[in-house]
Amino acid sequence: MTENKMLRVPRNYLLYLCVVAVFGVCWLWLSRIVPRARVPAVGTQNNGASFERWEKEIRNETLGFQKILCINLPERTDRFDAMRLAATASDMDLYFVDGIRGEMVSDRVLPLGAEKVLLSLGQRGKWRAHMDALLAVVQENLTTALIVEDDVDWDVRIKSQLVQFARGASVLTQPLRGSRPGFADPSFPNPNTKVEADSSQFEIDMADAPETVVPSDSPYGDSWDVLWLGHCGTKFPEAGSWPSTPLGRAVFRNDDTVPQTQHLGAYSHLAFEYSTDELQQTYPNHTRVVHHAAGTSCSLAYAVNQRSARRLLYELGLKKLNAQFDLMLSQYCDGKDGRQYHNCLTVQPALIKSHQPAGLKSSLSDVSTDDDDGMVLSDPFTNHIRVSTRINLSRLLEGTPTLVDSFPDDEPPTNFDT
Ligand SMILES: *[C@@H]1O[C@H](CO)[C@@H](O)[C@H](O)[C@H]1NC(C)=O
Ligand SMILES: *[C@@H]1O[C@H](CO)[C@@H](O)[C@H](O)[C@H]1NC(C)=O
Ligand SMILES: *[C@@H]1O[C@H](CO)[C@@H](O)[C@H](O)[C@H]1NC(C)=O
Ligand SMILES: CC(=O)N[C@H]1CO[C@H](CO)[C@@H](O)[C@@H]1O
Repeated sequence: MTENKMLRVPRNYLLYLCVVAVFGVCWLWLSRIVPRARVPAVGTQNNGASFERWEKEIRNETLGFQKILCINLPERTDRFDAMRLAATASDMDLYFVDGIRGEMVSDRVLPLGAEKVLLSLGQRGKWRAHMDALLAVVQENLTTALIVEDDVDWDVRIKSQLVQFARGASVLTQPLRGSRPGFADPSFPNPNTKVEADSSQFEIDMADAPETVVPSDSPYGDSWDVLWLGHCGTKFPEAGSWPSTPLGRAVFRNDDTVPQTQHLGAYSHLAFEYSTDELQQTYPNHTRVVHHAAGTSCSLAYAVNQRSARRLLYELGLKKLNAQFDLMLSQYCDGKDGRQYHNCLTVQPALIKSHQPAGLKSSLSDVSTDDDDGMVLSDPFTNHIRVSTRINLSRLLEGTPTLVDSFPDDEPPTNFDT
């Protein structure tokens, strides 16, 4: 009897141990898998850095950059005043950099190649002004800066749009968290791994995005060179034409700050504006996509960091001048025309666009003046920006609660050409 009992106890005990061990393993496994799948990317802890902290900084007066530099020709006091007020209305802090008239830029200071490029006076001035802005970033040793031109506009909700942009940028360029190695975009950082057969693997639906490591250097990620937030148009890269550019797209659906597709056209009086056809045809209404820049035009607003400011100053200021400034910036991003590829992120529709005040059309630009003279624009206009800061400026300054949506849902496209 006693012998039996003594034999049976350890056997039960072993069984009990087995059951506990199996439960334990299951529990460990579940606790590793389940939270990783369910916890949203926003707000997770990582090495003391959290996305909440970054989100707070994106909403600060300099939009999560160390400074915002605004290029303004001193004689364009109209634009200086308007930008100053619009920034105040958005609780933003601008630091002005003097623009340069083309006449002031002599042939002697232009880099190699300039003799073959016919830059207009306006384009010469623009080139020098952007070089000066980049120089300021280098001289002041700024970690990051957003450089904007002085005729731009943005939605009154720009800060939450930038929080969204930062999430997209992180998903595209920050490593995945947990034990899964690599990146959410299989073509980043090495686009040689592009698998052309199945393009869906480059689409990341941000409603169900994997968790990525919270950036440590900037709210927008640790590996970007340029964030091209304001442009006249950009393309979704494809493997054939953009061999160095990763294909990932961070897709935000149901973003009601995006105008419906019937409003996303390009307007004939906007010389450099190009169409968003691909966005319109590929995605449903109210979709915004963060992706790698490809063939981007107009340098309305772009962020740089210390490293990229130095490289840009060297590349476009000293080494070679072979086009107008924004096209060279695009070459720098795309790795084309003898320049190396760099990691540039952008967004469609753009978050910052050029604003056209009511009045003489020739006041629109310092760059092209030829055919606009004498034409009057009766209403102020900013393409693709729904609740425009510039258009609603006096309401914002008066504190009027209702603001005007320039592109209401379910309405036919506004005809701004008349
Ligand atoms: C805003 O946040 C950025 C990024 O952390 C920081 O560099 C900058 O100094 C902040 N700006 C202000 C005005 O606090
Ligand atoms: C520039 O800033 C970085 C970090 O922000 C710092 O480590 C470096 O010493 C600074 N360089 C100079 C010359 O001040
Ligand atoms: C977007 O909404 C408008 C107006 O309701 C509609 O005419 C259009 O077909 C929609 N576009 C898409 C891509 O669903
Ligand atoms: C489009 C539009 O109507 N915008 C308005 C924004 O607010 C100002 C000031 O009240 C109006 O003059 C604009 O018409």
